[in-house]
Amino acid sequence: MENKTQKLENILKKLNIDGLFLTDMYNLRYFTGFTGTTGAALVTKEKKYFFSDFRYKKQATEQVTKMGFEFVESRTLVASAGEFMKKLGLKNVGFEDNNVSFALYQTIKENFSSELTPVGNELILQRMKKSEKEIEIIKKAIEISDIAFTEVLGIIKEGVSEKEIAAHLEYTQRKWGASDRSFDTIVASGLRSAMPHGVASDKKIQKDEFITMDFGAYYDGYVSDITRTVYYGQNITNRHREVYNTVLAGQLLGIKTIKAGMYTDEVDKTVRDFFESKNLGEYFGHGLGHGIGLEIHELPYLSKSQHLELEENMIVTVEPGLYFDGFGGARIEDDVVVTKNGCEVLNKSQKELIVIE
Ligand SMILES: [Mn+2]
Repeated sequence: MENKTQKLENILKKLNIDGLFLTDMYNLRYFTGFTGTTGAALVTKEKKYFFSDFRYKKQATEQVTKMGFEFVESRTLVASAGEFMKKLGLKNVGFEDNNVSFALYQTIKENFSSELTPVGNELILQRMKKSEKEIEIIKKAIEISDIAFTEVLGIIKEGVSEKEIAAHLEYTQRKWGASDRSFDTIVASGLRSAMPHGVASDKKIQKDEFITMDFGAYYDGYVSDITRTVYYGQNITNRHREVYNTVLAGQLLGIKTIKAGMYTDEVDKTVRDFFESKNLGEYFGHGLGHGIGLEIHELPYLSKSQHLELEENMIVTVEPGLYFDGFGGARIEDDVVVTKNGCEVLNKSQKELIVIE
């Protein structure tokens, strides 16, 4: 708790503001402990308030008190926060410009007499380095996804639809304790595997094609994110093996490159250069990876457009892929935790090509 209080105080200081107004559910969960969906928080150096309605009174009081917040029951959260700001004489209050809708912004403008400062990435930057407890929870989410991958291999055969495969992955994750899937399950087979984000369709699995499965679990508020590509059929071509093994080599190179002190764009570039050296750069059209935590995509991004230093206990995905229109594609994704001298790969699922005959 002290740690998070300190993080909030650092933001107040850095932005030279005397209050912070939070409404984003992930930031609320992280900084106030509240796991519901309707709430708002006002943070000052002296006191911290959490606003929610009567439905959440008992739950919220228990959760936010532990984090040093006082529960205030209200049905008009923004108006109530505005009254507190006035009472406390706050001059300049930060708000979550990345997460506030235009409608909410207008309500804020109407109800706050303080000046408004956009906080930009300041809050989410504080969520990048995971605590030991967060790492344990994410490891559990990943373990659940690994089990689902192993189990789904048993149902893959001709005539099974991508949606059935997705349903099996999602059901297995729930069976093993996940509260939900962490994003729309991607199952892309055959020519569809050339689509990096091919959400599961009615297409049925046919002989001799790649099947890319990209999925994850929500567990205790945190996510996992894994991708595996398998081959179904007996007549695998050299080109399929080559594409797969090149993606795998790129993925292993990415993992080898990651360590505390490296920059996000450097890691992306190392893998991108590798594919370019094989004249395949144009087929790797997305970033190498992204942070995971309370959200499925969060800072830091391993991409050429982000220059952030990796630090110990950040958790990022490493997920290169190669996609060829009219042929298909492959992607392999693990979640890794950054360490002082490297990184620890958290997924245990096999990465050498699995051929299901
Ligand atoms: Mn991902």
